[in-house]
Amino acid sequence: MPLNAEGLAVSRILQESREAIAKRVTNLYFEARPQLEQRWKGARRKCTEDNCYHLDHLCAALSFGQPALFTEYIAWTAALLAGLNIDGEALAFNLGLLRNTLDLELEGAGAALASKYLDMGLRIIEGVVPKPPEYIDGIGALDVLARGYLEALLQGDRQSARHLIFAEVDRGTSIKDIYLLVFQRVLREVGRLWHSNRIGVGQEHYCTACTQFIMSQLYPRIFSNEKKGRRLVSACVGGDLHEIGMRMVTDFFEMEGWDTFYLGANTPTSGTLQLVAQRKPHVLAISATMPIHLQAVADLIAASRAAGNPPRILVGGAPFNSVPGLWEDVGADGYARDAAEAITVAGEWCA
Ligand code: B12
Repeated sequence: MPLNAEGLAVSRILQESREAIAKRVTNLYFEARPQLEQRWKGARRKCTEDNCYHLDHLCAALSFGQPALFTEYIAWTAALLAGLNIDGEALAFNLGLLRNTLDLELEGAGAALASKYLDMGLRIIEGVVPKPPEYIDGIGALDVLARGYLEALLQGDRQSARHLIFAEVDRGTSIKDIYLLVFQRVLREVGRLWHSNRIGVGQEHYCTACTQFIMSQLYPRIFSNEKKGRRLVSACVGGDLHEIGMRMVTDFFEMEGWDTFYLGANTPTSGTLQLVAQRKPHVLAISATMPIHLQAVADLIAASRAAGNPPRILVGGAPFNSVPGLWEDVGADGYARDAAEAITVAGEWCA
């Protein structure tokens, strides 16, 4: 029996009635604060969506016995609302209603466990919610480049952004440094600007699309001719649309002379298993960027082991970076913080 059997059981019950619970909490919210609906068209639908999202994160935290997955999400939500000039009280009130509703929905110890997680979330809002850190804060040469690159993208000037990168590569800076110190940091900074309501979704998409375009143009310089006879299959799990991190990791392996089979975003478990059976990789790399996709990671790992003769399984992505030991909870063989560390770990495995 898994150590976290109770959390898993509670999470399954909540997942089954997720929408009904979300609607119930929303109804309670609007009974108490009817004026909100008059002020804001679509408020009820949005509030139901938000409650589904709260429940999804609560379930992820319960499933893996990791409250930090929920408390970090609450801190993220509070910061997002602060950017929209909505103070933490509205979120706290909503979470209180969710806790009361779950008390009725769940019985006995299950309710106590859910309450414990929700209380931890509430304590986050009561305190000073930390602001997401700035990602480009140094004065080194690549900080200057990263700032210039970000500025060009925010001004809608893809040509200048591209020129800055190629000029730097021509000066001898490695593509690995460009990836980690420029693209990775700039994309995270773009996320921070979106999160704090300083740029819109359209601008965020534009910065991402340009970066993908420029990464593709660097490809002739990435693909190594010297092969090591090692194979990597890499994928983002079903539902996860964030693919650039996994792509960067894959490109690092390619630069190290591995043969790589990158399946991209939102890959169904069956598709990844098929490729693993076909290519017989030494390493299967799996990425998840949000807590709500962790169950899919665990399911893919379990299915890969059940299929027999599994490769070594390496995981990574934001939740693994913020919750120590989470990689073990999903059943992986190892974890790496970023693309550079990933090739070190796989190199040790295959030495
Ligand atoms: C671009 C982007 C998108 C794009 C993705 C497009 C694409 N083709 O990839 C789109 C627009 C689709 C998107 C959608 C959403 N996004 Co988004 N997105 C981002 C953004 C700005 C950049 C992501 C990125 O490429 N980062 C750069 C890469 C290089 O970093 P990385 O992913 O961490 O990868 C490195 C390591 O983590 C590690 N790693 C990663 N994978 C793996 C795997 C292995 C095996 C290993 C070893 C290592 C490893 O190595 C990588 C390279 O060094 C981030 C901001 C951020 N902080 O990252 C938000 C962000 C991830 N998104 C966020 C959100 C909320 C969403 C949406 C829910 C928004 C919405 N309301 O619709 C949706 C969810 C979509 C879904 N179902 O997945 C939040 C998540 C917050 C949270 N608490 O979980 C973030 C953090 C933004 C923010 N600051 O609030 N997003």
